[in-house]
Amino acid sequence: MTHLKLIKSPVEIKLTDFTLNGDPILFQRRILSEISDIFLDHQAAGMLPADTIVYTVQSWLPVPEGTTGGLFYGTSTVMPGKVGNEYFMTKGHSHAKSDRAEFYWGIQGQGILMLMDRQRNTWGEEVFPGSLHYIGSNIAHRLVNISDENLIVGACWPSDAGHNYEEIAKYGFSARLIEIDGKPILVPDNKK
Ligand code: PAN
Ligand code: ZN
Repeated sequence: MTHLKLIKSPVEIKLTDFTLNGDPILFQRRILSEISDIFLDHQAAGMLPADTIVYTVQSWLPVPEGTTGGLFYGTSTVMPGKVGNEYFMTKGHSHAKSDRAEFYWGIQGQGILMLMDRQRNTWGEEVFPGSLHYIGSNIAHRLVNISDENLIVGACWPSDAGHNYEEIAKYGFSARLIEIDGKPILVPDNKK
C-alpha cells in the first residue's frame, strides 16, 4: 500500500556513466559475429575479433511487452569503431506496430541517427549531447557512432511498439554511412 507514502522509483540513471541501476533492467550485448551481416565489407568484418562488442542496450520495461498505453526506457551505447570504412552501428528496425513513434536523445559522443521512411528515403540527424530526436511513425531507425568515444543515447518508446528487424535485415537502409576523406557521408545502397 503506497497511499501517502513518499517512495523512490525502482530504477535510477547513474549520472557518472549513464548506466541504469535497479530492478528489473534488461541488458543486451551485440557482438560483431552476431551482426556482421549488417556491414557492407564482410572481409573487413572477418578480420576483427568475433567477440568485439558493437553495442549494448540497457532497458527498463516497467510493464509487459505488448501492453497498450505503457512506455519503455532504454540507454543504447554504440562503441567506437569501423568495419572497413563503415562506422559501428545498430541493426536498425522499424516498429512492429508501424505507427508507434519514439524519442531519442544524445547523452555522450557524436553520432548520426539514420532514418528511413516507407518510400525508402534515407536521411540522418546529428546526435550529440543534448540533441533530441522525434522518430515518427513508419520510420525505420539506426544509430551510428562517428566519434572515437562511446555514443550513448537515451530512448523512450511505447510498450506495444515491438520491433521489426526482418525488413532491414533483408533490404537494409537505402544508404550506408561511410567515412570518406575523414567525413561521414550517406552513400546510396539500395537492395530493393
Ligand atoms: C532502441 C533500440 C536500440 C538497439 O532501444 O532498440 O538502440 O537498436 P536495435 O534494436 O536496432 O538493435 C529502440 O529504438 N527501441 O525501439
Ligand atoms: Zn525503436
